[in-house]
Amino acid sequence: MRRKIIAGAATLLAAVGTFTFVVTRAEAATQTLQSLAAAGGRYFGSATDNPELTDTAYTAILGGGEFGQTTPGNAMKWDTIEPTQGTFNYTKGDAVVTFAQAHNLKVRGHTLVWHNQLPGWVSALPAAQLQAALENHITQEATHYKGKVFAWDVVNEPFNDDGTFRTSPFYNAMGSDYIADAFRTARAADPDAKLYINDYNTDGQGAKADAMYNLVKSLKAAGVPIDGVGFQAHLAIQYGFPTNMQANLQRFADLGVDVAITELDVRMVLPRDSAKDATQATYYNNVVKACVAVTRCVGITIWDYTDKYSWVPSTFSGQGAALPWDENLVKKPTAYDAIVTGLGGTVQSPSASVTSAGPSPSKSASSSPPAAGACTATYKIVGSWPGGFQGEVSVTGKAGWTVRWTFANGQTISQLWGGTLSQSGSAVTVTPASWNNTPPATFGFLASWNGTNALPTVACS
Ligand code: G2I
Repeated sequence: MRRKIIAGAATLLAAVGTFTFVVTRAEAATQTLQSLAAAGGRYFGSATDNPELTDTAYTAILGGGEFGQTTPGNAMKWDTIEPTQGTFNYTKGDAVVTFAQAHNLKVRGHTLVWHNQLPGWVSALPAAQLQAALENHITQEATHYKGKVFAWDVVNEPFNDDGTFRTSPFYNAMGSDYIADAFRTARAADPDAKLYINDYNTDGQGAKADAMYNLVKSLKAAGVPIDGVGFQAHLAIQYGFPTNMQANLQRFADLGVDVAITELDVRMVLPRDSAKDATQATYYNNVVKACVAVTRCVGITIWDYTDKYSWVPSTFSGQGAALPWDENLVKKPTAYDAIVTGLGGTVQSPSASVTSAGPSPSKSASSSPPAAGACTATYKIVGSWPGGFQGEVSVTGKAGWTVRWTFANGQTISQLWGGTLSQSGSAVTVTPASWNNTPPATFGFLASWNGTNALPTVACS
């Protein structure tokens, strides 16, 4: 779908005494994560789950244009689809497909063969009956969703973290041959769907990624119909960013398969704070950039879009805040904007800026060297969340600058970098850190706000 980008800008010029103030605001009405991804031939999606589809505030965002793809978080798993042998229930999966079709979302099917969320009857089968059960499950489900999903996670999470094969009823009965068998069966049922293998902790290079690489290579060599590799990217800021992610994606692509980021989220140890948010934003940005840099990286899916419905807190006690929208369905400018810029977009809001230009040099002060020139300070809100915001001021024109403003709404700075702060009531004065004396210089700060966060009038001298 093509969306027209409409940009609007208003400029207000006002002369106040000897200072000139320039206020600029820019807004784009229809730039979305999906429109940005689509410009590069990719999709940007979010997982979803059936209980959430009754939350109208939630569905308004899920189907409102930000996303072009969805993955059912649970609705197409074995225990949901075939809870007793030979009895298939597609109600939940169909509900996700129906929503997706009504809102222009492509569907990734997830997942045909997985050791988890597997009904008890599968584990209880004699080994000799496992292959037939596996093939029947795949055939029935992939046939039902033929033409409705563009891709399948055929096999999910086949490896342990050390790169050995994970034991499962399938592995125990068939050895690693269950993987090739699953792909061949899926291809026969739905020749048009892209068939993926999907795992976590394979995002960066390491033993588990090497094991996946070797498996995909051998499957391709054996003519097994595998089209893609999914990298879940369940990341955590306390564990560091995956090693050489872009190069890792690229080496898989070089085997002749597509790659996709399939379940992205970036969790943190709670409580959330601005420093953790900033780190999280760099992770989101890095993942998106890694995908965008790899031609065969076809899309990115976040594992739901809002902390309200994240799987993280119930699995990792004390962790959460993993998604770009908070639990009130409010975009986190940090994470969201990091995705936007990673996709090659320009951050549209809530940034706004006020530029204050100091007095022009007096014509009579033309002696050599000229009197100190105009000092210019530009104040921007670069991120804002309930109760807090991050500001940035850039200074040009004068070494040894002093920047002053007065907050109109009770804002209080808690932390400032790149300068020395003195805030007395609403009056703020900032002078340069020793290394930041010479323009162009930038300093940043974190501050509280409530109700209104008006842009102040900034003076530089
Ligand atoms: O665990 C995160 C993901 C890892 N990769 C494969 C994905 O399929 C997996 O998704 C999650 C779902 O997001 C969760 O929603 O898989 C979990 C189970 O492994 C899902 O959690 C389960 C709960 O554990 C159950 O108690 C609950 O009944 O969701 C079920 C349905 O709400």
